[in-house]
Amino acid sequence: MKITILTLFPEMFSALEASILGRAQREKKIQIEIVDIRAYTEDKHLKCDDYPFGGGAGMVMMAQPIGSAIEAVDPEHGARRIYLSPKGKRLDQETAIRLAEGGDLVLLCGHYEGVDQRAVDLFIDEEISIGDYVLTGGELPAMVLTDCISRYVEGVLSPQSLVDESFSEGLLEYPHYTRPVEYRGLVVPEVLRSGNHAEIDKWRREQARAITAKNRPDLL
Ligand code: 4GY
Repeated sequence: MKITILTLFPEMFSALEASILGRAQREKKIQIEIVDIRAYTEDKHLKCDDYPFGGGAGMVMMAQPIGSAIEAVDPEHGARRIYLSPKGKRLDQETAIRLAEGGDLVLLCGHYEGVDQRAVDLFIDEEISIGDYVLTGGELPAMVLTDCISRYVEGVLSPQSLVDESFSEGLLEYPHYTRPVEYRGLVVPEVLRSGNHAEIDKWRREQARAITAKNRPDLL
């Protein structure tokens, strides 16, 4: 799968070279291309934003550079084109899986006060929010969405990681421990060292239920 990210701040995306997504790219499981919207402006001073009609604070990203960039990277409209914004439908695991299975993606990152609505109306298929808070731009949300989707692309994670996740059945995760057995007086629960896998599964289910009841009763 190929994910093309359109942004005025391409330097922010070096984070995607690290860790699991970095390896997935080197192993050609996913392809991520960062495209500088500024390269597509027709303005002679390379301007990509302007004052809002109707007044108000801040600047609005112009439709022309965005439209030209999208048409350059996806001329046949073969990709699903997504705009990251707090006004979008909230991202959840089900949406991430659907997008991971749905072919190539183009992600548009807004900045300042947002983008000219005509760029959204003409060029965007779907508006997605990563949560009910406002950031300074869509770059971090585009990285969040890329990370979340990539986990469901074949070969990015070990198959067992996704099996364990689906066994958690919509509950929050049970606690994890590793060596040493004792750290600053706190001891790894005996059951996890017992080798009794039926008892371990039972303990983990109870713990998952308890933490979910405490932090996210809406999930029960
Ligand atoms: N939350 N989910 C989000 C965001 C910042 C103004 C458009 C979010 O997706 N994006 O907070 N984005 C805004 C800032 C321009 C993007």
